[in-house]
Amino acid sequence: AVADIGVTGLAVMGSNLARNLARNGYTVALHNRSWSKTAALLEAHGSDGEFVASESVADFVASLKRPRTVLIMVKAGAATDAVIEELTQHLEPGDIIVDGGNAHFPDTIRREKDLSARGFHFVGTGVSGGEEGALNGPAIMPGGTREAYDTLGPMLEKISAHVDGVPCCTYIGPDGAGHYVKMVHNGIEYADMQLIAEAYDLLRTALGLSAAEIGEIFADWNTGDLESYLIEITATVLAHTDAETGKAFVDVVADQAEQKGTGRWTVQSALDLGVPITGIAEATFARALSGSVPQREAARAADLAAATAGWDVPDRDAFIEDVRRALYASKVVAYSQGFDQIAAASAEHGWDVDRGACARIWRGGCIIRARFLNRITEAYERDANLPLLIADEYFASAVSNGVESWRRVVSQAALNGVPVPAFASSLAYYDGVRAEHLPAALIQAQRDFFGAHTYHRVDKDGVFHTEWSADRSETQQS
Ligand code: NBP
Repeated sequence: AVADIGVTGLAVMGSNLARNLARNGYTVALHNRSWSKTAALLEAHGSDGEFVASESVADFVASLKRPRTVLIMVKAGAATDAVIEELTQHLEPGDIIVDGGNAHFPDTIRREKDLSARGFHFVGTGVSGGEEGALNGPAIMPGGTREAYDTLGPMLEKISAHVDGVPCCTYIGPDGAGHYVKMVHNGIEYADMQLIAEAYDLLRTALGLSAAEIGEIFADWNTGDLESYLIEITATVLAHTDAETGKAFVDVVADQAEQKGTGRWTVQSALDLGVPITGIAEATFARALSGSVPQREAARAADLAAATAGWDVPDRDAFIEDVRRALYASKVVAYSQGFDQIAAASAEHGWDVDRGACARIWRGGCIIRARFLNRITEAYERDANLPLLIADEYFASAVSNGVESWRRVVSQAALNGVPVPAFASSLAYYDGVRAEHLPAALIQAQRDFFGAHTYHRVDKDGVFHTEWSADRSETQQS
């Protein structure tokens, strides 16, 4: 037994993680259900480092040093269960099974419960950064026991991306915590992408700029507060011309956004927890609307009125700056909501997730890597129990500084018929969360009227009900 770690599932992600491990000096055992992928990896990249390839699971497991550590990189769902079941026939108690696929966190909780009862360590780990990250350094979010992390953590930290010498991998928490945090990472990614798309749409519609010109604006924004991977690739995509037609590439792509489901999972979990993640939800629904082809055709056929004002932008540069500020403020709100969700899930499941550490490991390797994540880490260092990210001194002033721009952009978009669901809902959230009085008081009164659901009063303690169908007298409930 010579291998430090084994990887089973050698499609694009597994192969690249195996190569990354080997390049970092680990001896890596290789296995895949069908031999062809293993052979292809050895043929093309066998010289990357030390590999021990096996055709059978028994030989694969036998090639691993104790405690044996196996990283599963197969298609999420039933395949993961099948692979776990086969592995456990050969592994021994104390061995560590790592699922690096995009598992849904309830599956990870279930698997951890089952495997820990049988004496195995199970680590559900989020891996972000796609195939390129897997090869050169992803952000890694492992959940499981601390004991398993003691063995596994140093390897994962070594192969992860590094920012300022700090690995983009840290222990997240027990059982489903790692996959949960990865899920919310993806939800935030949906919001960030939607906000960028809305900013692009505003610049194009209001200013009549070409895609390439807007690409230049994004490239300029990437030198400031907004500096991030997503802004950078947006600038590159907008500058790209379709070879066949000579048109802007973005104009030859069908305007129907797809999804694999992590955004939907994020929103479903937020609904269960009662956390308002409006930015992520609007982004998920905006993708759904774009793909609602029959509905979009019916709406256009019905010639629904636009009744727009006719967009006259008096000062082009001032408008661009307004959009930039509105984008930054909306983005901060979307992240703030995502971190609220992580806090709520952590409390619900007893995970004790460190939100500052999440922001720290997202600075490199992953899709939402961005300069301003440093600021989020600093905010949670100032107060680990911060109830609201936009209440932190730095973010409070960052968002407040942009609020006039934000209002101008959202109101002008509404007047001119440009849909900006993520910009608008983030602003509505901002106004809602800072409001001294919300009309929720009226909702409570209505609920008491039709369902005797009771209410609290602002001026005294207790639970009350009004006899709406009788004399409207108020009674205090016991
Ligand atoms: P895929 O998700 O395309 O899965 C292909 C792999 O699963 C192959 O190795 C295949 O073996 C194996 N497999 C299947 Br399918 N059913 C199996 C079964 N019943 N038993 C054993 N093996 C089985 O690969 P991927 O795109 O490399 O992704 C791997 C994991 O990483 C997924 O969970 C994915 O969600 C996650 N992930 C992907 C990305 C990304 O950017 N692609 C990023 C982060 C995480 P075969 O060769 O014999 O068919």
